[in-house]
Amino acid sequence: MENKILLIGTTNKGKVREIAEELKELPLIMKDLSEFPDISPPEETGKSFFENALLKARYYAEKTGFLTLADDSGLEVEALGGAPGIYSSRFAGPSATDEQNYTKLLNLLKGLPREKRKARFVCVMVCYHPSGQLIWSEGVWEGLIAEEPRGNYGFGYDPVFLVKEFNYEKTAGELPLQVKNQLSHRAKALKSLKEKLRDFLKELK
Ligand code: ITT
Repeated sequence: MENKILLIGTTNKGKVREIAEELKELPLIMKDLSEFPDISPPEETGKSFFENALLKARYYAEKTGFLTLADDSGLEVEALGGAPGIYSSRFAGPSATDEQNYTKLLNLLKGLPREKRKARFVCVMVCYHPSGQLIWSEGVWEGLIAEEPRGNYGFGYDPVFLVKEFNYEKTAGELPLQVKNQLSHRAKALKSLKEKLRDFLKELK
């Protein structure tokens, strides 16, 4: 099969690293938005992870003419009724840093015992072709919110997310890329997307 171009449609460098690593064995030439500095990101007006992932994938596919993969993801905290959810990247304000976002979260949960600190990462991925054809998938990763940040790997809320698979003793920020990529919400969404992508690539004109 001839190699097709896939644009990774995200402004988040942490996501680009994880997605490129996971898809590297597919017959694809991967591009990212650093090659398109004139395209500014769309406003995320959707009401769900799926709506926002579709909105981003369609936007970048239509702007560039390339098959595009976009991810909408976030952290749902049980004690906060599922917040910050689709607003995860702007939890502490429109241009908040990762550290400001997780510090706000830690302050809101201050004093809550372990059993009330349940959280999950959710990721919805959409792969959209400019012809209008699309496939999508979802992944979830369960954990607990730590009391203090730990670890320098990853991005976003990784330093405060205690991982179930490590008996809640390690944060996602303490997991090297290859380890996070076996467990995370994004890894799960990508694995199921990968299976659909092989057939999808064959069907595309
Ligand atoms: P794009 O929209 O350009 O993809 P973004 O960072 O704004 O970049 P989202 O709107 O999907 O992406 O917001 C996702 C936010 O959720 C992200 O900025 C983190 O705060 C959080 N998040 C998602 N996946 C994460 C992960 O694997 N580890 C830590 N935090 C994560």
